[in-house]
Amino acid sequence: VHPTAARRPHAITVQSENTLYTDEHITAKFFNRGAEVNVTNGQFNITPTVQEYEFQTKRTPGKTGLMMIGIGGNNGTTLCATILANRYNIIWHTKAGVQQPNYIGSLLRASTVRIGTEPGSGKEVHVPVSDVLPMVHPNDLVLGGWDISGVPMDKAMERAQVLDYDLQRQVAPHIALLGKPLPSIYYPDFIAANQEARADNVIPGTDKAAHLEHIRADIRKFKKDNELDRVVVFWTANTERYSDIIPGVNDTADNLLASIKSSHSEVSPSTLFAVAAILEGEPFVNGAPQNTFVPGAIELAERHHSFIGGDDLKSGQTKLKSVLAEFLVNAGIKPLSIASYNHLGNNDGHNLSAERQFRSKEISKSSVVDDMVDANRLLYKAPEIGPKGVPVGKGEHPDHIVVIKYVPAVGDSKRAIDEYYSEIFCGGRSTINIFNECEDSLLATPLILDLTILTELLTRVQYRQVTPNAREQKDFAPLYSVLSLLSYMLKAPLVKPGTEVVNSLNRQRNALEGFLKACIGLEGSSDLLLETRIW
Ligand code: NAI
Ligand code: DG6
Repeated sequence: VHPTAARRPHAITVQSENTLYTDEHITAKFFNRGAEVNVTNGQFNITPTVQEYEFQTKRTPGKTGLMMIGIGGNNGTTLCATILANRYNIIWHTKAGVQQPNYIGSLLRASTVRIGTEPGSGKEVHVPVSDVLPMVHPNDLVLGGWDISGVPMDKAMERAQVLDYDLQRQVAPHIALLGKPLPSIYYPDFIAANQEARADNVIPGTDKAAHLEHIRADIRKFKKDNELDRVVVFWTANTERYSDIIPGVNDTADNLLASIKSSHSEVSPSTLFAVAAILEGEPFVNGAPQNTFVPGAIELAERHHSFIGGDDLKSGQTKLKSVLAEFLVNAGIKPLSIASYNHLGNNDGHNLSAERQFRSKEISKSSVVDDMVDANRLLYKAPEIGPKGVPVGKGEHPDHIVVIKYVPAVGDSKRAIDEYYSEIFCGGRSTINIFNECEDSLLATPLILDLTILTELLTRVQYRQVTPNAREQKDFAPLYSVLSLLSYMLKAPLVKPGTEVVNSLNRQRNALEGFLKACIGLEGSSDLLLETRIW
């Protein structure tokens, strides 16, 4: 029995000539306001701009599947077990008392958005983010996926040692029904050698084109067997090493497809999975740091109008860093160095103890302060301009180091230590130290859910530019393939090539809130609160 929790009908209706509801769609007008800045001889000439758009959102989320690559790992098993606990309302005993299942840590299901004010009192009204537009409920996701380890899901949950014993005991009969993960693609060169003992569930052979077809067939079968409208394919498998970007191999869509045909050694398992999802027209999200989305994969997604998002779940240390670094720089304080250490003892930590896999993680953890530093050239010197008018280097930057160590004894409970050493007023110094301890997989799981649910939603949103001349009206089109609106949950957000990465957590959240509101015809949150500032 699959008890679908009682669902509230969609709770929000916007009464405005800009928002139109039909049984099938919500269509809303949106005015994209900006400012064009021309700089001449140090003078900033600014022209406000406005462009009208319409967003159209399909109202009914389809039946959605989540296929995880690495389903038998800590994140995969924790996600399956906690969805089942929520779905069947399993309560369990801990040494602190009785625990209910919940979705704490999910931006969509456990946080709210300010939607307006009450007439008269002016009191602010907040609603759950998941109420702004119709979204899939996590309890309703159909779960499946691949793992190179063939341990059945109940035993894999036990192996992960994340959840309390009493919860594991009660969830076991449910999670056991998921059986054994589907066999997966294993190319030993991409993950740490210490993972080899796990790899007992692999698709045979070395023919990459055959592997691609195998994965495509798995996605189609899962979709058909479960009568799904949408399958989100999600990489939560081991961190791979970076793939070399080689002209003629993975730099264009055609070259990448040809390299798969010739089983080129530089095509990674994660890129093969991404290509499979893209060709099946299903979205693919990369929850790990490696460069799965080589230029050829991005071009392929564009060509097929498929959706992709990544990279690397932003769970704890990096999330805090993106807030703290922005706070310091926006307060006019100059971080001179940021030193981040963490140690953990789960299988992720074991894999990351290998140099090349650590390097992938180091890159994704290091980029997070770049845009904040670039935005403040009062504190940090801009790069020198070379003889051809091109900037040389990146300009002044705080020292930033990232260290990860594998300490088996602490298991999934990650310890993260950060020192922020900054210059303050007139030569003073400030040191902030942070120590955080938490179960890594319990931070990551809600992010996987949010990414999956948002991705499904974004596949239902279309847009069109409104031109002054109605006869030139364009048809509604899907959003751009790279879903940068997912950035809030990702350490190294993938963005449209040629556009800037935004790492500020606040800006990422504002973008998401602003977009969800735009789809129902509301303006993004303004903190001007004019009515509180005037008579
Ligand atoms: P894990 O090591 O427990 O699980 C990974 C699973 O992937 C393992 O079961 C392994 O057998 C499987 N695997 C490896 N290569 C595979 C392949 N080619 N195909 C299918 N399965 C494969 O790791 P965990 O803790 O679940 O993390 C998963 C990923 O998420 C890692 O890359 C990690 O760096 C990333 N991540 C985790 C965060 C967290 O807070 N837990 C946060 C950010 C990223
Ligand atoms: C060691 O850093 C393990 C990693 O997989 C992290 O737990 C993960 O990348 C989360 O990192 P952060 O910086 O978002 O807490």
